[in-house]
Amino acid sequence: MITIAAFKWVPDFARGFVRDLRLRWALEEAGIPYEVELIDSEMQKSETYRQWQPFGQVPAYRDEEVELFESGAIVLHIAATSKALAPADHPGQAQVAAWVFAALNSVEPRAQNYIHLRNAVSEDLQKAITAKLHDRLNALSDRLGDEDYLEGRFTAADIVMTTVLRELAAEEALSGFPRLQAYVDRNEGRVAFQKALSDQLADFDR
Ligand SMILES: N[C@@H](CCC(=O)N[C@@H](CS)C(=O)NCC(=O)O)C(=O)O
Repeated sequence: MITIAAFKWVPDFARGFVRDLRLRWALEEAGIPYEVELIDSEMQKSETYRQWQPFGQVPAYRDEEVELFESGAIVLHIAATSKALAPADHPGQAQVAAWVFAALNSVEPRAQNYIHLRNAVSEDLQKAITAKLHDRLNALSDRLGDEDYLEGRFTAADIVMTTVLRELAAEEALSGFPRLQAYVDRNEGRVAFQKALSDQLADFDR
């Protein structure tokens, strides 16, 4: 049985956005059952948990074969076992991996700077942070064009990119990017996403 680690509690604003959502969504898309180990702040700091997740973050993942951390690596690991998440051929899988890295390395840092820093820095810096973000979003929007998905069909890359972008959507920062907003709406409309989201929220309610 697959086990994922998620937080037992987070503040209200973070509910529905914690990164274990990526794993839950991927596993739902793939139809793979899993259980959740809910960790508290004591556990997060413990030596035992740091052996599993060196930075004390969530998510972490284990199955019969591997213990993993980093949501992108975990989603790719799950995708390698399911045609629902990636093409069967190596070139197709390599493209999916490229987009997962793009989401996490080229888009997410600028999105997170915008979300966390824009109200805490000078006006000049705010402008620079917004311009850097818009530069990435324009490029992504141009590349997506009129396609529904990054790679012509839904893949694990759309899970990771959508979870990066929906944090911006929640801040109304996608209003100038109708294609990206539509992309987020389309992917959030998937049955597997809705199930993953409601399961994460239900764990917090408990
Ligand atoms: N690069 C990591 C980031 C994980 C991450 O930022 N997790 C947050 C929750 S969404 C966390 O655990 N924050 C608490 C902390 O960093 O101490 C991944 O994608 O798995």
